[in-house]
Amino acid sequence: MMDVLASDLYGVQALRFGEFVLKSGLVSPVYVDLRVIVSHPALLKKVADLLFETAKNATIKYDTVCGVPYTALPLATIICSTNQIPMLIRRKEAKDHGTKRLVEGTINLGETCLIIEDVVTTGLSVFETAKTLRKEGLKVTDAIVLLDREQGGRAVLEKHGIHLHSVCTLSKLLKILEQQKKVAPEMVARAEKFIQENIINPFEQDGIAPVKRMCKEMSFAARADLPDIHPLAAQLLRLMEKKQSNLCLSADVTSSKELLQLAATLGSSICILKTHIDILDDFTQQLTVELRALANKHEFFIFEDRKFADIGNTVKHQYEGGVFKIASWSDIVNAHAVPGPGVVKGLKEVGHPLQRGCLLIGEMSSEGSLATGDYTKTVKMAEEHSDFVLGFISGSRIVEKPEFLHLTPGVQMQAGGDSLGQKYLSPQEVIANRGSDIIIVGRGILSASSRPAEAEAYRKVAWESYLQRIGVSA
Ligand code: 5BU
Repeated sequence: MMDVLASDLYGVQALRFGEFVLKSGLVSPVYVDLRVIVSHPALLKKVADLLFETAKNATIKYDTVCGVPYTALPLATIICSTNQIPMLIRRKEAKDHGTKRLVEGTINLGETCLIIEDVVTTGLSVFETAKTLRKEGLKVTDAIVLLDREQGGRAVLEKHGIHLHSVCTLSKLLKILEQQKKVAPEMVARAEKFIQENIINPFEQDGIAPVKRMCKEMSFAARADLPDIHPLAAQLLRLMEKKQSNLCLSADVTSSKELLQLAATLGSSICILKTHIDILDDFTQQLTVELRALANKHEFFIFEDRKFADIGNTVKHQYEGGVFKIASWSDIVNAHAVPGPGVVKGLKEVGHPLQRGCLLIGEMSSEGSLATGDYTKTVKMAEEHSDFVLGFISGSRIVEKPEFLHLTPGVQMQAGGDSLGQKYLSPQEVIANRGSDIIIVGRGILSASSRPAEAEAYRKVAWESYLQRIGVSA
C-alpha cells in the first residue's frame, strides 16, 4: 500500500528533490507539496481513505472533522462526505474581516473534533487550528497526518495534548523511493541528513515561539572566508569581528552637522551607519565627502536606507543620479522585492561596477506590514543576483545560507513600539533567538542622554548575543 502511495506521490510531483527554501527559511533537499493532489481525483480519494483508515485503526473517538486550511480541506470534505461525519471549516482570514466567525459549521460545546493535515513539520499549523477549535469550546485530542516530516512536530503537539497519527513518515517514503530506484541513494542520504539535522522546536505556551536553531552556527570570520560570498559582505564580516560590533546605527537626524557628529563620536562602536539622506534639511555633496572620510577613519560601512521600489530603469536613475547621487557614496542600499527582479537588475547595473551591495527587504518591522510571510521569491531573487545582493532586512533569519547577511530594524533594549506603528524587539531576541546578524538601532540610541555610552551598551549586548549563538561564552 505504502509502495503505491510513494510512487503515486512521486509521480504527481508532490515530492520533489533539489534545493527548496522552506517557510522556516531552511533550505531543504526535499520538498513535499501535496496541494497538487487536487488535480488527481483518484489519488485524492486514496489519500482521504488512508487518513480515515488511520483514524479508525487508532480507535479515536470524535464527533466532527476539521482540515487544516487549505490543503487538507478537500481531504476532510471527502472523509466527511464518504463516511457521513459532520465537518467544520476553520477560517484563516477571519482576522481581516472583523466580525466573521473563526469556525464555520455547527459547534456543539464539548464535542471532540479530529484534525486532518497533509504534512506536519513543526506542528505549528495543526496547533493553530487546534487552538482555534478549543477557543470555540471543542475538544481536540488527535490529529491525523498523511506525512510526518519527523522534524519535531510530533513532540510539540504531544506537549499540547494532541496525539499525532501519521499514515507515513518522510524517511519511510524516501526509503521506498530509493528501493523503487526513483531517487538516487545519495539524494535520499542528503534528505535524511537534513531531517536529522533540522529538528525544529517552536515553543512554548502560546504556540508562537522562537525557533530553536539546530543548524550548526558559523562565526562571522568563517563566513567571510566562504568561496561564494559577496566581497563586500566578506569585508563587512571581517570588520565586525575586528570591531566586535554587529551594531548598525540608524542616524535619523535632520541636520548635516549632527549627522557628522554622530559619525565621529559613535563611529568606533558601529559596523554600519545607516542614513536617510532625504530627511536632511541642508544636504550638500560636501556632506557625503565628509561622511566618507569619517567612514574610512572610524571603519564603518555606509548604508543608505532608500528602499528602492520602482521599475529597473527608474531605480537606476534614482540610485546613480538626482540630487543625492547615492551610488557615489553609499556602500549598501536596500530594495523592496515587490517590483520583481527588474529592481535588482537596474540597481546592479549601477552598483556592481562600483562594488556596492544591496539588501532585499524580506520583512518590515512596522505593524500591519504587507512585507511578511512567503520569502521564497525574495530569496530566489537574492540567489539569482548574489553578486550584488548580500543579504536581507528582516525580523529574523529567512534563509540558512551563511553567505547572506540578515539585518534587523525595530530594536530597542525594551520591547514595545512607538505611536506610529514601529514594533521593537530586544537585541538578544533578534540575534540569539531569531538568528539575525546585525541590529539596526535608531531612537534607542539617539534619545539617550549619552549617545556614545548607549551605542556601546547596544554593541556589547548584540555582540554577546552573537557569541552565545555560536556557542562561545562571552
Ligand atoms: P528606530 O528609531 O530604531 O525605530 O529606527 C529604525 C530605523 O530603521 C528607521 O530609520 C526606519 O526607517 C528603519 N526601518 C525600520 O524601522 N523598519 C523596517 O522594516 C525598515 C527600516 Br526596512
